[in-house]
Amino acid sequence: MNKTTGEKPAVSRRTFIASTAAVGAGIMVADAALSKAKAASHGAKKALSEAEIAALPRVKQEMVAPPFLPKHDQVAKGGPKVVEVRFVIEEKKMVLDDDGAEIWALTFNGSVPGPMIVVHQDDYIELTLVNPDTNAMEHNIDFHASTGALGGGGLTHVSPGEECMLRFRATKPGVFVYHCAPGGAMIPYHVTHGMNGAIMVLPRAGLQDKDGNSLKYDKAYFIGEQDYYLKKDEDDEYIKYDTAGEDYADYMETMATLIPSHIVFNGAVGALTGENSLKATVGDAVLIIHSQANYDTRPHLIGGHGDYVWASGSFGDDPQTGMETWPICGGAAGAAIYTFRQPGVYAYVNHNLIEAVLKGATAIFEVDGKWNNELMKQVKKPTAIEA
Ligand SMILES: [Cu+2]
Repeated sequence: MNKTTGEKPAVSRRTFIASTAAVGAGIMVADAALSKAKAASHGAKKALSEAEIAALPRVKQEMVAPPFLPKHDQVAKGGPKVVEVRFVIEEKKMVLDDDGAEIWALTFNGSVPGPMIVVHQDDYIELTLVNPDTNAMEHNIDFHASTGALGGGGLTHVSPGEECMLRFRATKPGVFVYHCAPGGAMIPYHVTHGMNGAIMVLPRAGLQDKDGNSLKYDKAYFIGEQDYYLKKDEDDEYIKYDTAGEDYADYMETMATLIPSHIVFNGAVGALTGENSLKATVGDAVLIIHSQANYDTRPHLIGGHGDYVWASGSFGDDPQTGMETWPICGGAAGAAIYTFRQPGVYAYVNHNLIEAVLKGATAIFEVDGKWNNELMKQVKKPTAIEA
């Protein structure tokens, strides 16, 4: 209806052709989305025999401590591979804050979170899990990216002095949590002592927007959020222990309250601030992978956005765009790409601001580059109010 005349407009031949083309394009986009979803849900290739898997190229992935990612290609080169990964479990004392609160952390490769693994869809991960005899406890690993046997948890129980090997195919593209899950109350105990991390399974063609355009990142950071449940003594001080596992009875009590003493990024308060701030330059597209193995969270980049966000972590789904804050549920990882437009200091927080400021869930991005007055300008500095 024409707002001015109230008359129904005649459909010109030109308009008709344009609208038909638009409908056609819409169908094509829908088809592309459907086939993308199908590829993600059914796996992109047929199952291989043991002999075929044995014939695949093998690569060893060198693990690096978060927030960094191992060297990887964004777009897969060649066909599926077997990616060899080695995790050595380390029970170690870690200081959690400036007041000296301590925990005997349970870790994969000595860091909280454990190292990120990066593969492509349909690659096989072959993990060697080592539990040195210097440790006190039994451990295992549950990969949310895998299929079967409690995510591998049922096949990977290792006592101190043992090692095992697990192979699984990365059928689903996305970012996924892995964590220790030895059984019963030991599951939350180990997970909330730091024994978790994430794996990124990239689509073989790399990341894409909803229209299938390639999304490349210049930098990538892995932020693992961790809730801890330390107990205080009568003097209001966090209790210290001499060995791993000695806090078990106390920790069972504090965990049952569901009130964390600390909620931090990458193991401890301040692990990603000050000297350890995350660096970027104006124009950099930065991929941020955020995992939380136990506790719901909601990342927000103060002064920026999520240009492309896979909050659920599934790269088989279209990314959401232009997000202010995105939800990541406990037991999941999510990913976001943001291209920095302004230099300066950005706080990246869990936007439950009590958890960010009082409990520790804050990181800092330091961004170099030239300020853009068109995007933001201080038109008047604070002065006394004029009458
Ligand atoms: Cu464990």
